[in-house]
Amino acid sequence: MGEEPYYVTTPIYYVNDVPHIGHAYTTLACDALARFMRLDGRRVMFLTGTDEHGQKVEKAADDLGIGAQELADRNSANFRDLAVTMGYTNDDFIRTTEPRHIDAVQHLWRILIEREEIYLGTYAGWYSVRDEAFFSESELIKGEDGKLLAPTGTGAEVEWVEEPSYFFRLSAWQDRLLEFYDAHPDFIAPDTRRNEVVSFVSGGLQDLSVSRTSFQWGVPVPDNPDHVMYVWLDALTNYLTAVGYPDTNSEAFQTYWPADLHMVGKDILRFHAVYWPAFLLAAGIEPPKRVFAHGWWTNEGEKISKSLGNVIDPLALVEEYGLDQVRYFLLREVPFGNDGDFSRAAMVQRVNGDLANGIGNLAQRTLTLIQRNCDAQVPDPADFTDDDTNLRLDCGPRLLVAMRQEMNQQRFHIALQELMAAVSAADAYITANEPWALKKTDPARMATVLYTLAEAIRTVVILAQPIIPGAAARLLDQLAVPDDARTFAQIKEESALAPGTALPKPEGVFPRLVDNADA
Ligand code: ME8
Repeated sequence: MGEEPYYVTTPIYYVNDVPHIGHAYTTLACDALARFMRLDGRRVMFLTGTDEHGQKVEKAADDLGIGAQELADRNSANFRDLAVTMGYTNDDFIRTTEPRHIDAVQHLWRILIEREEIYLGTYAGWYSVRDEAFFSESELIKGEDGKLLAPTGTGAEVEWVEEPSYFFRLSAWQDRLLEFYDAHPDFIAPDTRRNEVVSFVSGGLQDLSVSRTSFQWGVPVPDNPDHVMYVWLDALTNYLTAVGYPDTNSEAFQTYWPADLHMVGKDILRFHAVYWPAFLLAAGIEPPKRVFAHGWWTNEGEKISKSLGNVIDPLALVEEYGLDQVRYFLLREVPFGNDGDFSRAAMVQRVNGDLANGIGNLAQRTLTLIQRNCDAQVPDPADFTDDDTNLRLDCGPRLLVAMRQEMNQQRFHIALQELMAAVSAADAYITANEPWALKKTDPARMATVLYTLAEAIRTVVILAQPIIPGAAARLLDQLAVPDDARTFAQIKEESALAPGTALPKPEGVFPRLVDNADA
């Protein structure tokens, strides 16, 4: 196959918790990218899954009085259900308790031992179970009651850990990591995050504890099963497992590694941008091409947390507002990379403004005029003016180029601004050309104007598919666009609507939302 590959991953989510809007958001961003790249002719591997080992999961299972595997089975299923509800098109769903993954991690471990990148010692220091992370004393912050907390903003208490442990020689990788960041300026995005990582690494690195002996729920260390592997070494390796590691000659590995993009939240950037490339370089494996750390959602201005009882359930949102509406809102509302606040008022305003009054209204107006005035068929255009041609270019090939550029940089909000600018241009074109007034005076011109609009809508909607797949499919049905003519390769003159094609009766696809708080 000649298609350029594209490998995109989400974090694998801990199974101690049920999925909420934050998890849905990260995977949604990856889904939009995966769909975009497929429609753009690329061969895509889109991976998500669950992170099932570690002390946090073991504790959560103990609290419930069930086995860790049982908890993992139960909650991993919730994440798979979420994928169905949200319309994700992941090609694989990995679980770290699967044999294929345990093989991969143990293989990687053996290589790191052979290369003397891992040695046996004793760990004595602070650990945050909530973050599954070690911290040096100088990084800790004091809570209100004097308790020592992790510096992650999660309010997680740390505990003192003293136990035999294997260590990864992270301290030896400082200079090589800095050289790597230098040579790969796109490796960490956005830029502010890149600067944070560079300054963290420049401050010096300590060797990293990569095994634990005080609990059992993890991948056993080969040849020393008193130790289980540190959950982050285990978890990060999932990105390799899913493409066939340790078989580096497999077709999947050869095609997809190094990954094009690891999408993560800003909370776990250090693991992905410092530890992960160090592990890989140490094992002689090429690091991924890019790690993007997006921002944090709050709920009506408050931190989202179980204890505050304000966790936003994505299933409930989809039920209330509709799937395309939720997908669109999440990716359009907040500049991707920044923190964002979820508010119902913003949701209603955004959906009504851009979808109901924007794309929806444009399509409904145009299709209704065609239905009434053109015998419910794609109109037969006469000569095109420069304005006609320009509108079709702005809603088609030029929009594709602009959106491709933005999606390649994970600037979803700008890609969608471009899309809406094209919709506005089409609205302005209707107002300027008044097709409804042409029926009596110049029916040939009316047909040309309506044809131009139908074509503009066809290409805009093809480009909207990655974000609002359901509504886009219904709109393309209403334009009688065949299922096999909906890719970006069809955004060209040769694939334009055929005059005379019968069109079904138009139906609105975006009902106006009412803000229940106002009602
Ligand atoms: O960290 N806003 O898993 P996790 C935005 N298992 N995104 C949010 C969010 C919020 N309020 N809350 C969570 C782990 N997220 C590890 C990952 S990867 C090898 C192992 C998203 O279940 C965001 O992507 O705690 C964040 O990085 C991730 O969920 C953390 O999920």
